[in-house]
This record gives sequence, C-alpha cells and structure tokens, in this order.
Amino acid sequence: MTTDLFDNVPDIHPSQEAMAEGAALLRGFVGPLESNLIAALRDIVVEAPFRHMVTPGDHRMSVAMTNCGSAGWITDRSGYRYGANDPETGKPWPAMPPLLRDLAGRAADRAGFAGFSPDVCLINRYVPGARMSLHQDRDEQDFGAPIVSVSLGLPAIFLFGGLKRSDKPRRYRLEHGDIAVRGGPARLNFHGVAPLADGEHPLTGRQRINLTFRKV
Ligand code: MD6
Ligand code: FE
Repeated sequence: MTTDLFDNVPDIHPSQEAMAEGAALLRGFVGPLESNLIAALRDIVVEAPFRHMVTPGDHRMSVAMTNCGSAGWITDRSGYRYGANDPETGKPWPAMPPLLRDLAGRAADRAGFAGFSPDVCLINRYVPGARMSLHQDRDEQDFGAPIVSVSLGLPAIFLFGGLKRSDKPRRYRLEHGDIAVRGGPARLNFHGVAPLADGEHPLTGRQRINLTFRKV
C-alpha cells in the first residue's frame, strides 16, 4: 500500500469567502504574525493613545481610536478628515511599521487588488457594548484603492450592506486573524459593527482591535 505523504497535513491556507463583487473575507490570513502585530500596536499606542472622538453631531464614539501612518483619520465637531498630526499631542502620527503595510498589501493582493500600499492605518478598539453604526468610508480621495480591515481579539458581527443605506446588511462573524478587503464595486458599500459581545481573548483580553488600512 502506498501512503500519501500529504494526507495528514492540515490545510494551513486561509480560506477565502466572497462577500460581494470586490469584497472578500480572508479567514485566518494574519496567521502566525498575530503576536508581532500586537507588539507593534503596543508601541504605537504608547505614542498615540486610544481616545474617544466626537462626531460632527456631537456624539462620543463608543469605539476608541488612534492611527499610524503619514496621516490619521479624525473626527470632531467640525467634521471628518485626515490630518498629518495627532490633535491630542500636536505630533505626527507614529509611522506605519513595515510589518503592517506588508500584511495589508498581501491581503489586498490575495483579494485581487495588486500593488496596494496604504498610507494610513486607523486603529479601533472595541470593548463589550461598543459598536459602529452603518456608514460609508468616503473621506479618502482615491476610491480606486480598496480598504483592508484586520480583526484581532474578540469576535464581532460585521454588518455588510450595499450602496444604499436602505440595503439590508448581511452579517458576518469576524474572528481574530480574519481580514476583510472591500474594494472595486463594493468600495463604498455601507457597513458597520454590531455591539460587541462580552468575552475574553487570550491575546487582547476583553477587547476587539480592528485595523483599517487606507490609501488616503
Ligand atoms: C470594523 N470599521 O471595525 C469596521 N470605518 O470592523 C469601520 O468600518 C470603520 O473602524 C470608518 C472609520 C473607522 C472604522
Ligand atoms: Fe468603515
């Protein structure tokens, strides 16, 4: 009897799921980089701590945010925008570690967007109960580039709608290590995150960290 050497090799390749034309879910794509990624984030938040920003409608966001890269996404009473400096410290946002930029580039590539080189990484921290209501990402100048979204820590229910606010969103459970890529015809789709369920994750504790990489 011949034995197939590969019969018992587990499938280490991440699985890919299409959410819409131009939108892919790469399950487990972060893989063994998880610890290096979290270590890099710890350094960033020392320089630019998480903070709860306020929307133009004077609503304090339940998600705490910071950024790294050549600019950062900010909201305050005067609106949403990208700025080169952290308004809390007046200093430039921390640089984007090559590890993060490369991971986002490889994920975009896998989803069919070759050559993606993000200049901004928006970092979001969700604690149990935190949520993000349905919205479009349209503060960037180049809608030709995708947005790459990395999930770490506690799982969340991602709400993925269509181009109209009234399109009923589908629900996807995003787990630690999953990457969602939204581009092409799905670049401006409405999306959000349902209130985070309580739990404990071995690497992040009682929180979910989401990284969104953008070409501003
Ligand atoms: C997520 N985040 O946390 C999805 N959009 O899985 C977003 O869609 C998002 O976190 C714009 C600004 C910040 C965000
Ligand atoms: Fe968004």
